[in-house]
Amino acid sequence: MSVEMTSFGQLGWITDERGYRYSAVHPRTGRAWPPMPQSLLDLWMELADSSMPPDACLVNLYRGDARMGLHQDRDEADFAFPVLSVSLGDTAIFRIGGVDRRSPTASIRLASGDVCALSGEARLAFHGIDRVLEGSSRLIPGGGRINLTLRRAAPRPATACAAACD
Ligand code: MD6
Ligand code: FE
Repeated sequence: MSVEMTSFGQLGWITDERGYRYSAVHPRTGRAWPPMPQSLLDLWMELADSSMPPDACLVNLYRGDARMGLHQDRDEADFAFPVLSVSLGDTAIFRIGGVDRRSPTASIRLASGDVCALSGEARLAFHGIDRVLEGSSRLIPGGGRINLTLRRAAPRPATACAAACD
């Protein structure tokens, strides 16, 4: 894989011989992920969902010619929660289409500081990173781009009422 990856929060996104999945621990160290930074929790509260915090933040580092193929983010339990991304460092060419892989796509530049939410109809849209414009920012030591994606991967907890009314 060309993109280097780690996570913050209760759940992280991992890949091993069993495939891709969310995990409460790092696959090599067996340790919990670092806590979600408060500034990201605040951003989620303001722009994504003020009723429930995110439980996962994927951190993707793009160096050199790293890119990410067209994909859907569909391993979360409840698609009513948006996925919120923050781009830092070099500008990326982000491609987004529809919920069908064959739908037409458009490309958008994501520059350092840009925040992008996939929500509502766009929550399951196919998207990816065609390329990163090397040297377009000096933010990241050694160059490159970091993308943070905040999500709620676990199901919405049952409410007291739902439990009482069963
Ligand atoms: C990236 N972003 O910007 C990859 N996913 O490097 C994503 O895959 C993404 O930007 C869900 C929502 C927003 C995103
Ligand atoms: Fe994605």
